[in-house]
Amino acid sequence: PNRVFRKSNPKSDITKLPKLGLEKKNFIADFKHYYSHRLGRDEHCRSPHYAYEALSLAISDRLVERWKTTYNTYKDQDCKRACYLSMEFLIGRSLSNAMLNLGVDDVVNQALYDLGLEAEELLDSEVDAGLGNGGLGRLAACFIDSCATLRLPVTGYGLRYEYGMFTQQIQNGEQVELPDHWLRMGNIWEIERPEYLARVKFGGHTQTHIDEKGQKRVVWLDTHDVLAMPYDTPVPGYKNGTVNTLRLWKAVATEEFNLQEFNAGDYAEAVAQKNTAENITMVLYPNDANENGKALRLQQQYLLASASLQDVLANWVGRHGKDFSKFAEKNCFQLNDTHPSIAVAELMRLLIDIHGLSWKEAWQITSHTMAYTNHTLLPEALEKWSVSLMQTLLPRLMEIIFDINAYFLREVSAHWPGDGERLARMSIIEEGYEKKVRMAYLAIVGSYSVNGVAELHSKLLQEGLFKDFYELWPGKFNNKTNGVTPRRWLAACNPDLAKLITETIGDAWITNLAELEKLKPYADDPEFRQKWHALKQASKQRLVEYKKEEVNANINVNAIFDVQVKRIHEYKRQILNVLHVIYLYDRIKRGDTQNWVARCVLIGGKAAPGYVMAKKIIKLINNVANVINNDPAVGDKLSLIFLPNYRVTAMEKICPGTDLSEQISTAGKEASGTGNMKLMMNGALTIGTLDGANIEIREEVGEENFFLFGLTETEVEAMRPHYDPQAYINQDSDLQSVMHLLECGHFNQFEPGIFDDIIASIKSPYDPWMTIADFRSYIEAQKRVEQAYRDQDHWIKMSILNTAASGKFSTDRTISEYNRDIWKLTPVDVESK
Ligand code: GPQ
Repeated sequence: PNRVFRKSNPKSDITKLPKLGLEKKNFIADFKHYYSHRLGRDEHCRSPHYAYEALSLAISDRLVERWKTTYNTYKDQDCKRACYLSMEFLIGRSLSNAMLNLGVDDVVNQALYDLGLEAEELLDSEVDAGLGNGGLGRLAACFIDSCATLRLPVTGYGLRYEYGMFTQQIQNGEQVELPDHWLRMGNIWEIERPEYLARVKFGGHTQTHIDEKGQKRVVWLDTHDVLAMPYDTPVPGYKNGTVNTLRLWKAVATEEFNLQEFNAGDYAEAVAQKNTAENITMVLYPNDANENGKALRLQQQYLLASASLQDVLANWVGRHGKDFSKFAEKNCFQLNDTHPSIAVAELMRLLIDIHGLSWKEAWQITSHTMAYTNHTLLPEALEKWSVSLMQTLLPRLMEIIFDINAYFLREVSAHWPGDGERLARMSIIEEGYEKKVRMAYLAIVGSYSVNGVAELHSKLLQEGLFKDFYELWPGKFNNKTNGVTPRRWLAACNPDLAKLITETIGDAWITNLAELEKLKPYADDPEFRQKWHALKQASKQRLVEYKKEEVNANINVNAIFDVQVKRIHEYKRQILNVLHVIYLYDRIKRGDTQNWVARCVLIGGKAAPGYVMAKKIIKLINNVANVINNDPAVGDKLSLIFLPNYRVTAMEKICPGTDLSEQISTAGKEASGTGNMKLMMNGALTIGTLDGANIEIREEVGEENFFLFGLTETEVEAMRPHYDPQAYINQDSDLQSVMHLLECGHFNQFEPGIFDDIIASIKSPYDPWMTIADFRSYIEAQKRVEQAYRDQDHWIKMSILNTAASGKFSTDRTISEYNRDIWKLTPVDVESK
């Protein structure tokens, strides 16, 4: 196509504009320009939102410059690229992160001060981009931050949901879900890119014919097409000039939608049909680690996979034409769980049906570009799509999956001749009343790398869930222990602590978190300890203030701030936490309060709207809180607070003020956990089971600085067949008192029976989470917590040592390992260009 700007005209060279300044005066000028000329506001405006927008536009301008340079540098160097395919990117807010990574946070804060604006109020008017459920989505967001900081050419591909994770309200102690229309006030961080529109097919049928060269070809006909519109968001690296791209797809109707109806004169009906197409990216499914099998969800997954792969292939063809011989050398795709794993079949389809490659060539490319990360062992989260649904919605993809399976089973038979059982076990197609596609198996078969997200989890994948596959291809399997980005989760969310750390050991920790170990000797320095303590107390005070409106409890900042924030799920055992709170309450009521250590237990998290038991757990927490917080005998010895609407921004406020981090899942069930890392980094001590990354946290910080309890994964599985919770209750009078308070309706006096299922579930010998088995050990560990907290000086020392030992849990380390072992990209210097 013709250029818009003639190259010969020097005036048209818009790439050579002077760079936008990073000085205070430039921000002030730009702010005023945007505020008054673009947004049309003046000093009478009552909403801080427009000041937020004006500042964001000024910041965004500076990102866009670097963004284009990054894009062109990657293009010029023709470097190998990776794509991170994820149904979720839980970004949270962008402004303060952009300021930090551009290195202009101090300058901008001064500019805001000069303008007479309250920085905090302005930043607080940004809504969270809540395009994810929990850990998996937030991990994706941390990953793209680290990729940009490590100068790696990685693009995030996801979906631009119109409605993100619901807003949680608590009414009468129960969760009420409100829609999260996060785009209502606009989104200044995204740029729509209609020039890269992709077309995605659904439905229809296939037809086979022989082409002019005598080759068998399949065409997919009579489809109902949907367009995928890309929206790009800049992803700045930390002070390095790199700005990568997060590309999110929105489903839009095709222009020629329902031509027939249109021509028959039913214009309104035809236009109304647009909704069917545009519904695809309307809402994020609010299920965490649980599949729900809805057709619309499969459409979302396919839209993501197809649009993203077409995007990459179009780019390739634009440069290299139809020569795909080097495609696998220059591209790879990391699948964030099985959600985008239909990409395996879609890449085959695009290469064979659209670009004319043979099956063999296409498979060579696919199986050398796809890599799969598993995030859970829970069977209820393993995605299986019914064959009949796939045949209806994606008939061509279903054919390809059958073919992939046929070739794969041939390989299995060759490896284990005559082992029919193994063949059935390993087949991508699950036989039975309703045939199903096992998406995890499709991902494993189609990938050159399969990884878990913490050492224990990866080991259990190899020994359990994916054992057969591990035996067949041991070299494919590897571990990549999760992390979190230290920019958002320490530098930005805890600026005072970050400042103290930088004053003490320099600022290299921000991009090399292992440097934090230099704090270790300062744990023995009384002056440093005193500063550390003062900051922690100030953060606790701030946390109380932040929650003041919502919470009416007696909070003592000298109490242990004991925090469990994460999705509500039985395996995460919020119930065990509540049992401990009831135990403490019972002790207060019995007058057993000698040497009492005050405690403030904070629990936050959302329940999937369809997860009845999780919703009951929220109600239980709120009811217990109500009784305890209103009992004058309790006073400020104990409080229990449910933090409504837990989300990224809430965690940023919670992290700095946490003393104790609750990581109490049944061993073997939490794949990794990442909240555990954020809290450790901010100086919290962990009480936890030997599960997920807790094991590695304990290894790093030393067992003397970690409160361990509970059965190990091996013990859990050994006990499971003869688990007898009643026997534990019979032996333990504290547990008897706790169960009695629950069972006699003490916490539900006017709501008889509402907790019966919770009680029955933990008393059942079939309780998969074996909560009662860990009760005594948990109580004893909590006593060790109190004992440690009584010696404040020692506690602070342990707090410092936790931060000092958290270096491993940076996503910079995680991403370096992904790159070293899986992607093999060369870092690209952008700034020097
Ligand atoms: N995780 Cl499968 C989610 O947040 N959602 C999911 O659907 C699945 C896993 C979590 C997992 O439970 C945590 O243990 C991990 O730390 C996290 O993924 C990131 O790997």
